[in-house]
Formats: sequence, structure tokens, C-alpha cells
Amino acid sequence: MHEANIIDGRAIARTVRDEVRTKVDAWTTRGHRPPYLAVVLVGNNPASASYVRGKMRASAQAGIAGDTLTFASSLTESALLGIIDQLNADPGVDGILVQLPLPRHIRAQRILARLSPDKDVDGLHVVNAGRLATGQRGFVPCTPAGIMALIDRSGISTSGKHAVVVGRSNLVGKPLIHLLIRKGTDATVTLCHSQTRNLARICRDAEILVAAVGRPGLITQEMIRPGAVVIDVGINRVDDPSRTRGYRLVGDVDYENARAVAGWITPVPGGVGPMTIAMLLSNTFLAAQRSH
Ligand code: BQF
Repeated sequence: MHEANIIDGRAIARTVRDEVRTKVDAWTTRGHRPPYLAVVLVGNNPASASYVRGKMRASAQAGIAGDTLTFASSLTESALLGIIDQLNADPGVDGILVQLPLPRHIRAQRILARLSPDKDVDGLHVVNAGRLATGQRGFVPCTPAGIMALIDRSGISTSGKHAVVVGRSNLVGKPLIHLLIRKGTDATVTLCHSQTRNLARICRDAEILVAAVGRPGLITQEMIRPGAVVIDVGINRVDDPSRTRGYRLVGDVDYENARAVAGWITPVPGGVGPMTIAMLLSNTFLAAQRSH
């Protein structure tokens, strides 16, 4: 039976992290202080806390210094704006990451807009969105950057290919479009969302299919063109009493069945997720280098 090539995000992320470590070592050997990442965590969402721990652990291993600033969910929007101002003004801080989601009473767009665009290592400030959309140097959001690195480092060509992106978020779908269509990458893109008619037919035409919705099992076998590259961005917790944690992680793709028709596929966990972290480190090193 045919089986897809598995794109090993853990292995590729390890390579990227090692490359960042090498660059950081060269940077500090030349007399610079290590890059510094400030992470702001508001509230007590256990998933967010776990993501932040993973980011700090990976940073430390790459030689990037940093701190997590943790605040109760009662923190006001204006207090958070003040914290951002302090980090912007601190010359010892190269990168600032505000962990999302924020509590509902804090408007994320206002907070992200307050970041210095040149410390915005998550690439979510409107200025960085605009730079990406207009082909200027800036910070690219970590998940789309990680998806492109997975494709590139797997030796998959994109030029002239039909890429279908499912999901229109500011974090993944929208920025990914710009990366896919830019010169040198040269894919032809269709963006699908919850109101798209004939989703199955459009997906089935994709040579590269990216699922970034957050709905387990959304992409079934029949929606995949034989031989297609399938990138699964979903990180969904589903109940699993057989696990000690009581849940397991699944993507947006019905992985077991998709594997039989796809040419390439990313697993969940161990696909796009680890690359998101690796690209954060890469962006933080760039922030330190560019601010110099
Ligand atoms: C893996 C995220 C939804 C909402 C807010 C490795 C991560 C995830 C999975 C990770 C994510 C998802 C992050 C794996 C960061 C990706 O082995 O498959 C790493 O830490 N992520 C986040 O910070 O906020 C989110 C998803």
C-alpha cells in the first residue's frame, strides 16, 4: 500500500534550533551580549503556560536569554500597555512576545499595535503584516514561517503549484498567502474559510494543502489529491481516557486515512508545532542582530 512521506517537524526544528545556536555563539564570541526575549503571559490558561515554558526552554538551549513576565488575568489593558512601553524602551530587550490568547477584557489588537515593530518577534504588529504584504523586510509570523521552512527543507518545489490554504486567521492563513505567492516561491493560492462552497472539491485540486482551522477531522481522505503535500496546522485536544492526561492532540486532518493518499504529510504532534518555536528563536536572533 502507498504511504505518504512523513515530514518530521521535530527533526527539522532541531536543525533550525542548532543553526540558531551556532549563529548566537558566533554573535557572543564577537563580544555581543546574548539575544534577549521577553515573554508576557497574562492569566492562567494551562495550555498557554505550557507553550510559554516550551518557548523559554528552547530559547535557553539556543543560547537566547529571557524572562517570562506573568500577570493575573485581572491585569488591566492600560497596565499591560504600560508594561509593553517599558519593554520597548529597554535596550536590553531584543524581542517581545505577548502570549495569546489574552483575557477577553484586553483588546489584543491594541496590545500588539503598541509593540515596537522591530521587537515584534511574533510578527503580529500591523506594520509587520504590512511589510510582509508589500515585500519589505520585517518579522514573519512564526507558524507560517515554520510551514515554509518545512516545505523548503523537505526539498518540495512550490513554483507554479496550486496551494490551498484553509483558514483565514491573521496568525496563519493570511500571512501564509503572502509567503506562498512571493517571488521565488511562486505558488498559486486559493484561500478557503467557513463560508467556502465546495470546500472538498477545491481541496482536492490542491498540490499543497494547508489546514489551519482548528477542527479535528475537517480534512478527510476524499478531499486530498493523490500525491499532495498536506500541512496540518491544527492543534486540537480531544478526550482520550486511555491517556493519563485525559486527552491527546490531533490536527485538522484525518491523519491515518490521509496518509494513504498524500505524497507528504505533517503529523500532529511533531509537525508544524515544533517549527513555530524554532522560528521564534530565529526571529529573536534576527531582532538582536538588526537592532545593532
Ligand atoms: C508539537 C498555539 C493555538 C493557540 C495558541 C510543539 C507547540 C505545539 C505543538 C507550541 C500554539 C501551537 C502555540 C507542538 C505554540 C504551537 O509537538 O506538535 C509546540 O508550543 N505551539 C502558542 O504559543 O499558542 C497557541 C496554538
